[in-house]
Amino acid sequence: MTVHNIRHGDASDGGADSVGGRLSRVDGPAKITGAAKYAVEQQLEGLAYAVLVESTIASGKVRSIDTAEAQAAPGVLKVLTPDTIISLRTAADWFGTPPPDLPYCPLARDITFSGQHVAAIVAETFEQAVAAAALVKVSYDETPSIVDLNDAKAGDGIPIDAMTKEWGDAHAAFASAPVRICAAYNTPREYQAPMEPHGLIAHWEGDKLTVWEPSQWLDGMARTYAEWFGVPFENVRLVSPYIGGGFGSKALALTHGAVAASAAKMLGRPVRLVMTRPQTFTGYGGRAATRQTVTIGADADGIIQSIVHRGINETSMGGMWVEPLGSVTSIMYATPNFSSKQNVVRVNSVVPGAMRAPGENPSAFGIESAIDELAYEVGVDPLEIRLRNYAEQDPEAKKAWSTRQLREAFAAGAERFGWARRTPEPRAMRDGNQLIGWGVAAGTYPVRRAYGEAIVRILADGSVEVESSSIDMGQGTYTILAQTAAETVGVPADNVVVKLGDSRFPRAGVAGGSRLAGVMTGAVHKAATSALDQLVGLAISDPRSPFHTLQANTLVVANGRISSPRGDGPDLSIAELLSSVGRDRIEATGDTMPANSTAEDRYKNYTTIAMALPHTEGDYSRHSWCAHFIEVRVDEDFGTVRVSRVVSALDSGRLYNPKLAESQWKGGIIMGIGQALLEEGIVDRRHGRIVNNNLADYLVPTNADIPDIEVISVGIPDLHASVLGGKGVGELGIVGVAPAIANAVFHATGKRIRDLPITLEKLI
Ligand code: MCN
Ligand code: MOS
Repeated sequence: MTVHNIRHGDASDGGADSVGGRLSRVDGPAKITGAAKYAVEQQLEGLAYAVLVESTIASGKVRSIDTAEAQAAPGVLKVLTPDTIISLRTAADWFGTPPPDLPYCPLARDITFSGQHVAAIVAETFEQAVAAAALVKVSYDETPSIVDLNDAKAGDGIPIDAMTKEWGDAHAAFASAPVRICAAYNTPREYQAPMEPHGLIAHWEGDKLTVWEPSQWLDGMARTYAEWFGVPFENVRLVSPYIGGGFGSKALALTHGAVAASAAKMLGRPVRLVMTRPQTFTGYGGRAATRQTVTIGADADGIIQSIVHRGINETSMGGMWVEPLGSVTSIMYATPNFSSKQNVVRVNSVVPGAMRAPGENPSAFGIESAIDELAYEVGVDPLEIRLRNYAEQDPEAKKAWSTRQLREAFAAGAERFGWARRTPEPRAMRDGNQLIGWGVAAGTYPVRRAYGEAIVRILADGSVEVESSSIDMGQGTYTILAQTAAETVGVPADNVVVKLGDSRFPRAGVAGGSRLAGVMTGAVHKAATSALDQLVGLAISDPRSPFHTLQANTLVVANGRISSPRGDGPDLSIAELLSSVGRDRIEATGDTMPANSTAEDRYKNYTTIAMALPHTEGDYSRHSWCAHFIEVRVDEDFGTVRVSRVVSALDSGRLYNPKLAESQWKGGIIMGIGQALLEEGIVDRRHGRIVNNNLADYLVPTNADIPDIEVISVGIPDLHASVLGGKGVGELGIVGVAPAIANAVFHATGKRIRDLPITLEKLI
C-alpha cells in the first residue's frame, strides 16, 4: 500500500518534482516488479472461494433450483440461493436518495436479464467451487424479452423531462432555414473491459467488515456495504491500493459484492469472489446503446439558426441509467434556437452505467458528425464551419466560459496536422488502392467539482507522508499528490510517500467525472500548506529552535532544508529542526469543504455524488475542450479502415503532470479508435445473451491498430475550475474521436457512416 518514490523524473526537466513537472509514475516500479498487491491477491487465513451461477434466460422467473448434487460435491461449504442467503437491506443510490425500507436479495428469482446472479457456491478451493457451480440445475419459466434497442418491441420509451433543454423556437427556425440537415446517429452497447476483472475478498470480524476490492470510490462503496448489512459506516473498511483499470465500471458496490460479503458473514470465513471475463460483461452494464437524431437549420454560409436534437438510450427493466445525449449538442456551437429531448427505453439488460465520458461521448458523435454533414452541404471546410459557429459563451447557461482554448486547439492541431493541404472533395486523396481521408471533430467534458480531504505529515526524518482514501486506477493520483506535497512543503518528491486506497484514511469522493485530480491536489495543497505553516511557526517561536533568536517573520523551506530568506542565520534540514524542538512529526488535515460544513455535509459529500458543484455554478461555465485531427486509410477493395495519424490539441487548463496528462489523453484517444472501428456488444436475439462476452470477440484496439498519436496541450490555468488551475483530463481525450474518424472516412470514401462501429461491411 505504501508507494516509495524512486527518482525517475525526466533528466531534461529540472522541475519534475513540482506540480507541472514530468515526474514518472511513482507507483510504476511496484507495478512492474509485481510488488503491487491487487485486491484479490491478499493471502488470508481460511479463505473460501465463491463462484456465481447466472441466469441463462433474459426474462421470466426461476421455477426451481436443484442444488442437491452441488451440495454433495467435494469441498462445498455453502450453496447460496434466494432461499438460503441472508436477507440484506436496500441501500441508497449514489445520490444518497433514502432507499425504500425493503429487504434486498442479491440473488434473483425474477429474471430481467441474462447473466443475473441466481445462486452461488462457496467451497474450500476455487476449482471445487467451479465444479460444483456446474452441478446447480436452474429451471425457468421464460417470458418474451426485449433484447436491445433494435428490438421491434423496444418502442420509444419513457421521456426524461429533466433532460429537456430549449431556447428560442427551434422548429420554426428550422422550417425557415435555407439549408437543412437531418440525420440519425447510433452507437452500440460498449464495455469498459478493464484488464483486472471485478472481484473482491470480504472478511467479517464481529460486525466489522473489511473488503479488498478494486474501487473508484472507497467511501461510496463502504456506505453501500454498511447499508446493506445494517452496520455503522465506520464498521466497513474498503481497501484498494492498486486497480487494474475501471473506466467507470468500479465506482459502485455491485450485486456480486453483496453475495461475497453475505457468504463471508454466513460462513464466518473470508470469502473471495472473482468474476470470469464473460461475467464482467453483465456484472456491470457497459455504455448504453444510443440513438440520436440531429437536425440543423443553417443559412447559406453555414451559420447555424436552429438545432433540434432527440436522443434515446437503453436502460434496464428495473434500474435507471440516463446517458445525457444533449450534453455536447447544447454547448458546442452558437445557435439562437435549440431543442433537445431524451427518452430511455427499457430492455432486458443489466443496468448500463458510466463509461469514460458518459453522455459527452455519444453526444459528440451526433453533433460532430452532423456539423460535418453541414460543412459539405454548404461547401465550407469542416474546420472553418466550426469556427464560424464558435460559441463565444455557453449558449445554454448564457454564461462566460471560465476558459475555452478551443480556437487555439483548432489552430494548433490544424497547423501540426497540415490541414491546409487537405483536398476538399471526398475521394480526392489516395495512395495506391488506399483512399485517404482527413477528418476533424471537437470534444468537451465539464469540470466537475467536489471536495476532498487529506492528511499531510512531516516526519522526524524530514520525509513527508500523504494519506487519502482516494484511489489510483492508473491515472496518476499517487504521482500528482507526491508532486503537490513536495512542492508545497519544499522537499524533493523522493521524500514523499503517498498512501491511497484505504477507507480508513481521510475521505474522498468518487474518482469519476474526471474530478479527482482537481479535488485532491486542492486538498493536499491545503493540508501541506498548513503543515508547512506549523513547521515554520515552530522554528520561529519555539525557544529550542536555532531560529528563535533570529526574530524572523518567516523562513524558507526548500529541498528539505529550512533557512531564513535573507540567507543569514542557521540552515538546517527539516529533520534537524524537528529534533531540535523535540517533535517527531507535524501533522495537518486539510479539506476543501466550505468552512461551516457539518459532519453530515462531509459524510454526504464523500459517500454520495449529491454535493458536486454544478459546472455552471456562479458566473462561469467550466469545461475542458479538445480538437482531434485524424487521417484514415480505407482499402478500396476490402473496405478496411486504418487510422494512420492522429493529432489532437487539448485544453485541460493547467496540467499537474504533462507526462501523465498526455498519457491519459492518448489512452482516451485509443479507446475512441476502438469505439469508432471495433467495439460493439452483440446480443443473441433468442435469449438476450451477450455473444461476444470475452476479449477475443469483443474487439478492443491492439498496438497494431494504433498509429503515432500526437497530443498538444493548449490549456491555460483556470482558477475557476480548481485550486491549482487544472481542468479534467481523464475523459476528455475520448470525446470527439469517433466522429473525427467517421468524418475522415466520409472524406476518404464519400460514404457517411452513422452507425458505430465503422466496420467493413458498412463500407463496401
Ligand atoms: N491530470 C493532469 N492535469 C490536470 C488534470 C489531470 O496532469 N489538470 C492527470 C493526472 O495524472 C491525473 C489524471 O490526469 O491523475 C486524471 O485526472 P482527472 O481528469 O481528474 O480524472 P480522475 O483522477 O478523476 O480519474 C478518473 C478518470 C475517469 S472518470 C475515467 S472513466 C478514467 C480515467 O480517469 N478511467 C481510467 N483515466 C483512466 N486511466 C486509467 N489508466 N484507467 C482507467 O480506468
Ligand atoms: Mo469515469 S466513466 O466518470 O469513471
